[in-house]
Amino acid sequence: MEISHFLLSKMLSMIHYCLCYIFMMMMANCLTAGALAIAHTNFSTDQSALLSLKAHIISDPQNILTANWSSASNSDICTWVGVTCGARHHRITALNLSYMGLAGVIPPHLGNLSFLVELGLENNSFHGPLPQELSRLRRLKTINFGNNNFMGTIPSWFGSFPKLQTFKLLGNGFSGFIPAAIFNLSALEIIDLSSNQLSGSIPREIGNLTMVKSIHLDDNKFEELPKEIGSLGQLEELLVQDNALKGSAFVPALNISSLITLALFGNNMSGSLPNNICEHLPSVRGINLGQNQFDGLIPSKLWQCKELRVVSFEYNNFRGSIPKSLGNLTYLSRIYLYHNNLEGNKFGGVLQSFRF
Ligand SMILES: *[C@@H]1O[C@H](CO)[C@@H](O)[C@H](O)[C@H]1NC(C)=O
Ligand SMILES: *[C@@H]1O[C@H](CO)[C@@H](O)[C@H](O)[C@H]1NC(C)=O
Ligand SMILES: *[C@@H]1O[C@H](CO)[C@@H](O)[C@H](O)[C@H]1NC(C)=O
Ligand SMILES: *[C@@H]1O[C@H](CO)[C@@H](O)[C@H](O)[C@H]1NC(C)=O
Ligand SMILES: *[C@@H]1O[C@H](CO)[C@@H](O)[C@H](O)[C@H]1NC(C)=O
Ligand SMILES: *[C@@H]1O[C@H](CO)[C@@H](O)[C@H](O)[C@H]1NC(C)=O
Ligand SMILES: *[C@@H]1O[C@H](CO)[C@@H](O)[C@H](O)[C@H]1NC(C)=O
Ligand SMILES: *[C@@H]1O[C@H](CO)[C@@H](O)[C@H](O)[C@H]1NC(C)=O
Ligand SMILES: CC(=O)N[C@H]1CO[C@H](CO)[C@@H](O)[C@@H]1O
Repeated sequence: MEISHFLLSKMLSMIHYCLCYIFMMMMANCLTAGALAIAHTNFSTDQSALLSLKAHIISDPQNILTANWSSASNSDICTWVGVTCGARHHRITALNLSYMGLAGVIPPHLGNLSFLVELGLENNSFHGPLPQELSRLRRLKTINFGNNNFMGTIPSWFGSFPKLQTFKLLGNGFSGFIPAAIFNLSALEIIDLSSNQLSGSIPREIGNLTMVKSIHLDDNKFEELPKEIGSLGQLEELLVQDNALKGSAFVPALNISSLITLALFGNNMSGSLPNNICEHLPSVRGINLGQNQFDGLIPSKLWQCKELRVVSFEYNNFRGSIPKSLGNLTYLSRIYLYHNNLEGNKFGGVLQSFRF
């Protein structure tokens, strides 16, 4: 009885010891794993994102990344070509691989570069789907995917970058409608979607871009401009040339004192210009309405747009005479009026375009 009690207590203490040992080992394992996880986030998340991108490059004709982006674990990614790091935290803030002739797809790992402010891939041959993980890059101010081979519809998650100022998808094969969600970008200043296959109406939500200065939508298949653009208070450039725009209400709806350039050349817009157009566009320097179906008179008060340099009204249905008062526009250097129904006079007959 005594002995068995002694044995029992001995066994219990051994079990206790074992349990403690196991517990301590588990703790130690946990601590090591924890330390590794932290080190991983600090030092190699950005590196593995870049190496993943490198692994998805199928062509690097100038051997730029092949030679420079080393997979050695002690290689400092902040010295890699195209990479800029923040001074304090040593995380990647800019990735600019523009004009390198690269071909490949964008891996989802790029969405782990959580300190990224600028992502520039301009003029390469990137293609394939854009991974939604990119929408995790909450600090982005610049996205430039211009002149690549991306296709399909523009993903609506592009609307989820609260700080985005510059958004360029020009020169790709994007098609379909613009998702209204992208006009959720409340900090946006420059949007360039030119030279794609985009179509339909431009969503009226574009009127939410209260900070926007430049809208470039040239060379697409858009059919309608919403009048909401007409009151964007910071807008300086509106370029929607070579589309399929129709309708007569858009130009009269323009009331933007900041607007400098209006280019609607090569559409099918119609209607006449309001005589008081300059009251609503006091800063305008270039008005290009060539190759449309505009009609009516050339506004006799056009001379009130004091900053005008270039007027292109050729290939329309304007009629009547050319207001002589245009001659007192101090900066006017070019005016194109040929192929209209203007009365024959110095500018309207033989010579319908001239330079001062
Ligand atoms: C990569 O290129 C940068 C300059 O662009 C250079 O400073 C760095 O040493 C290069 N690294 C390697 C491993 O070639
Ligand atoms: C990105 O690189 C290209 C080519 O080197 C350069 O022209 C462009 O200015 C750079 N973009 C930015 C935002 O620095
Ligand atoms: C980075 O992103 C990829 C894909 O989105 C994911 O599988 C990976 O675990 C992420 N984390 C790190 C630390 O690389
Ligand atoms: C719109 O922007 C807000 C703030 O930046 C964000 O929380 C929200 O998810 C965005 N909505 C869409 C549809 O992208
Ligand atoms: C546009 O602004 C209106 C009014 O502020 C808001 O209700 C709507 O959600 C916004 N739309 C987008 C796409 O941001
Ligand atoms: C044009 O805009 C100004 C200020 O931006 C505003 O006061 C005025 O009422 C607007 N005019 C029209 C016709 O909408
Ligand atoms: C342009 O609009 C006119 C009507 O204003 C129409 O008759 C013509 O077919 C249209 N042309 C094109 C190319 O859409
Ligand atoms: C320009 O022409 C208009 C109309 O003839 C005239 O009322 C105006 O005073 C002229 N302005 C200047 C600065 O000569
Ligand atoms: C605008 C521009 O510089 N485009 C260039 C993009 O890259 C191709 C070669 O991949 C050049 O031919 C273009 O001139």
